[in-house]
Amino acid sequence: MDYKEFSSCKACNEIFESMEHEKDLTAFHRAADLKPCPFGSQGLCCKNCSMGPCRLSTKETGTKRGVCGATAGTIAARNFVRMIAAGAAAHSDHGRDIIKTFSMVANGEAEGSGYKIKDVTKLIAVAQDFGIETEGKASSEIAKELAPKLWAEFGNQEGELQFIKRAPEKRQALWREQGVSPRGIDREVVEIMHRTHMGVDQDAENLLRHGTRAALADGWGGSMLATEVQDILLGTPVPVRGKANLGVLKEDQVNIIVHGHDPLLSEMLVVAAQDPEMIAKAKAKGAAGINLAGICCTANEILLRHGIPVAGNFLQQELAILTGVVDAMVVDVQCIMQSLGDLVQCYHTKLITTSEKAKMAGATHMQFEEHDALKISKNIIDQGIENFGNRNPGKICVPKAEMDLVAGFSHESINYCLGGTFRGSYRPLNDNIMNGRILGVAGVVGCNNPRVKHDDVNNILVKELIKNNVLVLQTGCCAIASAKEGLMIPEAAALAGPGLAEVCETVGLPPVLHCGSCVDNSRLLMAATAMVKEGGLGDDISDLPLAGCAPEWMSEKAISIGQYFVASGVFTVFGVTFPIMGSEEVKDLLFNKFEKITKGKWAFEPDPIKMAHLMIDHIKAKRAALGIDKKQDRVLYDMDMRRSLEV
Ligand code: BF8
Repeated sequence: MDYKEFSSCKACNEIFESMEHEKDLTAFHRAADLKPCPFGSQGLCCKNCSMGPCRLSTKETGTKRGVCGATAGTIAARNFVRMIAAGAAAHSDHGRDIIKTFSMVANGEAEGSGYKIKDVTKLIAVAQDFGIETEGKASSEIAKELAPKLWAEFGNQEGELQFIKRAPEKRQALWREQGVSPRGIDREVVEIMHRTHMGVDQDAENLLRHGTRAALADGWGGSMLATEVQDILLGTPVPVRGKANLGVLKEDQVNIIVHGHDPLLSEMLVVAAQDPEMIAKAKAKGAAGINLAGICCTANEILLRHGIPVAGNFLQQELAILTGVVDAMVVDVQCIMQSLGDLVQCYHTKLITTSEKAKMAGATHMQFEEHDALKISKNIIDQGIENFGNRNPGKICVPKAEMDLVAGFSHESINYCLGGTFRGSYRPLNDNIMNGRILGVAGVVGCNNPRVKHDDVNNILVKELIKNNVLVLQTGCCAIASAKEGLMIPEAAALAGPGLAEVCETVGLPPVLHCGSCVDNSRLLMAATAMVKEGGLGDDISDLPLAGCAPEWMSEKAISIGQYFVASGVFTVFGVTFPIMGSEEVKDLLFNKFEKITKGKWAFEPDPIKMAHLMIDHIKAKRAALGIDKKQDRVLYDMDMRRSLEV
């Protein structure tokens, strides 16, 4: 396969051009060699017991049932909800680790760790969500009361998660009526594993309903807890400038890359990398300084809070090592390719694992302990400094491509930026949707996948959306793709339709907003809820001119996100492939019947232009239902008309 088909990213192509002699080092090359399993990719392989694995066929003459009698619908639905369980577990276990550190701070055990409560406003808001009286109390007292209540969200056996009450009232009522309002996060995930065990739940709709409940426990539970408590401890993001792509790596500096998802360690690495003592050590080794950069969602976390440069998204983790100038790559959990362990045998890069939950061959393990975070961070930076002199000059290839960006759009900062001069509010956004300058809003999220041209699907899709006046909110690796393409600078308004461009130019925002990491998809739920609560666009998320998609998804977390978007009333399109396509029954449930249950539904469309127009058509249909589809001429009011106004 021609490497030009691998990626539309300029930096990636610079690397591919230089590596003619080392062809098989990356996921791009392995994907070209390894065809996906035709049964598994359609959801038709069941390996939940040892009578199989049973592989069903979509062909007329093929096997139609597993050994136990399981149908394609049962098998595809079971596989799908197991993906939700894994995704919800990953996001939520990340949230659990953040709450562990919050509890340490709340209980006064964080002395010397570097962590403290940074956003008191958010602490108070979350405490009030949990029914804590905050009036007249010190933040330490509030935190101490809040910590056990946050823990309890995981093990709650009955009753709902507290953040459910943040959703529009109509949505809460619908979840209760449908029996999908989530209880404890752990309970919902465990129940999926039980139901999908051999011989338990065999009804595809019943399985998917429970998958919905677990996905909601992720979006409005584990992920939202992770985001909110991270904001309390590390600060709520506000707009910040940054840079993205492999060109951010510096040949004359010690380059340290953080990769993964948990921002607790990376936050302290930011502090350690700026320590004058550490910089002096780097200079003593001949480097001009210390350059910290990120990959994947950890990158998004430190970009949003500190403007730390992003070296790349998921498919660039191997390419970063191939530059030959990464002195240490520090990883924690999720989306870390096992190939890194082999790759660093051919390059000088020191690979450092830091989580008890994620160890790998070829890496050095340096266990991260929250109470000693700064000290461990300095030790890690030391490893990079020591390794600076070990580079192989013959293997250095640092691409030039990098791009400016603006990031940091938490739902609170969107409120502030779009607000009037005197008071933050979603009113101007709603008004501009109602007057038609902005057609609607799209959430474009998720991963990269070497089964499609890297970044390309995202970039074509996002450009088509903004051209049609759709404001785009992004998270995860797709956000990084758009940043690299120059879509996250205010000048990108030139690519937007005239209405969206006018709004962007007026408020100085890019047409594509970077809202954070994958757990921060909870910010998109809150932004949608704020639009409903502002008024004028219906009384539920499902009424909004809004659509979601994951054009280049690959991880189980993406499936959980998609399901909680759908369960929150959002029309959600996935690209690449969709893991239930072998079952007509499950296709009908997810693409049609679920609209009756949650007023949101799935769609699958790999072509980016078609994907954009599925979303645009949905947004237009919602506008028509709201009665805001007709162009409203601007009317200049005279005095009589003003007097007749009812206020
Ligand atoms: O959680 S977007 S490839 S890095 S899974 Fe992974 Fe996908 Fe990137 Fe972040 Ni999300």
